[in-house]
Amino acid sequence: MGGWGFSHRAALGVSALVCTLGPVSGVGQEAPDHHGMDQATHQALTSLSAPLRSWQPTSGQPLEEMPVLKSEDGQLNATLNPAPRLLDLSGSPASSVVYDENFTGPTLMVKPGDTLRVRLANDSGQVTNIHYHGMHVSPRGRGDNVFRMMETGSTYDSVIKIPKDHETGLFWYHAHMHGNTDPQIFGGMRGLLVVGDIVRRHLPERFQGIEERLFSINDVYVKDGTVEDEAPSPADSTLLMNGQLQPTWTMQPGETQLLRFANTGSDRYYRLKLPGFRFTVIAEDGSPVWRVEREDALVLPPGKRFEVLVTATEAGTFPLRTTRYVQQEDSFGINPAATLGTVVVEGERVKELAPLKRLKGPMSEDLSRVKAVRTRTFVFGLRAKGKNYGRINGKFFTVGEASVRPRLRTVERWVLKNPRKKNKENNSQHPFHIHVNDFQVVEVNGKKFKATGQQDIVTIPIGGEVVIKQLFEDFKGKFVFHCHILGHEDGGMMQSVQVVN
Ligand SMILES: [Cu+2]
Repeated sequence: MGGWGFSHRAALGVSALVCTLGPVSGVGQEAPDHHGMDQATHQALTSLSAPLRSWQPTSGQPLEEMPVLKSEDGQLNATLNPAPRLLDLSGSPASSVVYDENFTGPTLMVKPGDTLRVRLANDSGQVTNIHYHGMHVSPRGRGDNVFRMMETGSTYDSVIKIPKDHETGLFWYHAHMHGNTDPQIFGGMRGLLVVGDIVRRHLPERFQGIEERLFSINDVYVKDGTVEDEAPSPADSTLLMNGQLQPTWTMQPGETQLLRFANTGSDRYYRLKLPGFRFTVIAEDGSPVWRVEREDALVLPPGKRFEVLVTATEAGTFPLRTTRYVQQEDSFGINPAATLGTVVVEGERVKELAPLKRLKGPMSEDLSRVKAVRTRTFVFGLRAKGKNYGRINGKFFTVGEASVRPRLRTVERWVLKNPRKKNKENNSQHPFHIHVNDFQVVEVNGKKFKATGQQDIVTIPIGGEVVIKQLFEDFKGKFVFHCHILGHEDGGMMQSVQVVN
């Protein structure tokens, strides 16, 4: 993977400003209209962007990837420093609160069995924390614990012990501070996390050495040189891959590449198409598939990952598109079609590899025939806007005792419902996500579903329901499940789970 150095797209010489913010006040009670960001930080952002004219991104640049931090001898020690910075955002400056110097933070590359230590030096001017999305790791203490509150001006360590039998694939990390999750991720507090080597572990010999590309897909809305907390409407935001507007990459005729897509945005669905190509899915949500399927389109709710093989059959220029997609029944839920990037197929023809039939190596367990010890039902719903508009079983999220208490090493069956409402604006798809353990979809809208593997995000359709089975494996402790449209989550559409003995 062609990582690039910090110097290549470094911030525009303003990192020193981060240190001059002066004392900042913890949880930022002063400026509630900036989502918990304190006044000093907001001023810093504004002063960074003050001399800027309108944001004019350059399209069609060669695709770049984020800098890579790779584990050595079983350890990776990474430091993230969320702070207001001036970014080179696709060739034009814009200010935002980000982890390093880019709109997606560094890519962390670890192996099963490694220990990942992340030092978060918080200069963001806001309270934050960090979540290791999709990882099967402990939620307790300094682990993947989203109940921690990391105050600005302080430094916090996470210690993530990755089990030896952890799955190999694409994950990501991001801020998960309830109430601030949406604006912090929209602003860029996210990064990709790669576990192991999926090609080596799961693909046959002939695929060894194929080109791999990582894509962090999200949207942005820049006003007066500053990345805003949200876009006025889906049509107003600009879609980016790795912080670039419509980047280009190349393939040779006959060549197969592994494309690893992550939706690292806060609230928007994508439906990816690459006309002229088919997607051979090898992993969903970092979980290698039991059965290989070929798709013409991939639907990515916020948080979702797909890892796919594509083969270029002929020379030419092919746009990677996201098609029009309705995620909510009012005008704010209609995502217009757009081009995300371009594949240029050129050069000498190479010999095509025989199509992939199946993956090798250990896989997640098929839970379809495993008996569930109990069934729970969760109804997801939106009420009128305002604080606490997201509900699960009529309740909005509060920190405190978890009412859902599964027993360790048991399988439960959960029925996830999304009843249709009278108001169109309350009819939204809800991408369900749970921390720590993957689940298996067994039924969608009353019909049996033949899953290709386990996953960590599933869409509950409007007026529909999804039934999942999950094994609460290896880790006791408290964590959460929620809707991954992060405005819904911040609005309360989240609940705690406590796995007990
Ligand atoms: Cu939702």
